[in-house]
Amino acid sequence: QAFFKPILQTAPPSPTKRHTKISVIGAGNVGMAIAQTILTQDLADELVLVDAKPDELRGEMLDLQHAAAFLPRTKIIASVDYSVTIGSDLCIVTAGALQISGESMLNLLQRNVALFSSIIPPLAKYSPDSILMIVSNPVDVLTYVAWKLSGFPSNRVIGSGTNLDSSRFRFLIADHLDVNAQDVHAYIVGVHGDSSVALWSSISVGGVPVLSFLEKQQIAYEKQTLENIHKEVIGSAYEVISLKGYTSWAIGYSAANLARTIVRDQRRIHPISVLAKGFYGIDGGDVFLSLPAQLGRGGVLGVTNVHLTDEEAQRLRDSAKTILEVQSQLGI
Ligand code: 6V0
Repeated sequence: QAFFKPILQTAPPSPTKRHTKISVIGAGNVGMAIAQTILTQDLADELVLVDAKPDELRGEMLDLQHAAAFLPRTKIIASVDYSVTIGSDLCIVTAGALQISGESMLNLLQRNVALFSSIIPPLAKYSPDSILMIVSNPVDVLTYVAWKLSGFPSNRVIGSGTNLDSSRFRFLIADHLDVNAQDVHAYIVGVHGDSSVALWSSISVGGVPVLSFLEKQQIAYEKQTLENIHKEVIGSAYEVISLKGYTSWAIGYSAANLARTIVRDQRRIHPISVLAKGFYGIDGGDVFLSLPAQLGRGGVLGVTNVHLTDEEAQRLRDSAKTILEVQSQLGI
């Protein structure tokens, strides 16, 4: 006897809704923060977790499954075997080797490249039409590595890039002006982390361009305050790591925010790591850097032609050069 008594009339077919499958590779602090944000925001019908440690992975899967009564219905599966990722619309990679004390950045990067050689090809094999989002650090170089290893067109490989730096920037400006961070528009572009570039002229609050407003109103010019805020943004990851050991919640929301734009085809503009060759005089090789890019179900749709000062554009080109030098040592 069936649990439900079937209705006699055939139910009308439900309007076709696309099945959305998101895979998160690396079920550590960052991967799990992303996974739980995806679940609470109802972004996927199927959520897959892959990690190299089977016991921890199963523990995380069960822990999330046990919250089913409080969440939108999502099938959650986990495995060390990449075949579970088959047919994913979006694959988010957070797996990364941790820096050993005294280890050089280049050495850490080489270990991460080796790790990516075992992660990216199976993802590309099982989900040849998916979008790859790289979160593991150093995110810009690893996005390039993922692009190379996947063989995907560049519009389907992105790095979470400075989406997080920009949200930290918006929070700090909002806090300073005592307004809602969602009303603050401000972009940080370039390399995620220490040498990111803040686009001062992009800052607006409720549609009011902040710098020209302050100048016109002859309010004491606050450029120094804004520069200090950018310094605070750069220091904020270090501060959180020194206090709690890792960062997780903000990157979880940041990556889920990108996932929403992609799977729901929102066509929003986010500062994310994209193939930057050809923009703002960046030439000399294939390099991924964050630029304000429009995203949709097909991946990157375009890069906005945001106004950069000569100094900002030069800083982007300098960052590109530094990244290219690092990439030339990777043998990819
Ligand atoms: P973590 O908690 O050590 O998690 C990493 C996970 O990766 C672990 O569970 C590992 O078992 C797993 N892993 C390792 N090798 C493999 C493999 N071959 N296949 C599958 N899984 C594997 O680190 P955490 O989650 O804190 O950070 C993950 C990465 O995100 C690091 O590279 C961070 O530097 C990076 N972050 C990037 C941010 C960004 O804005 N782009 C922000 C925060 C952290």
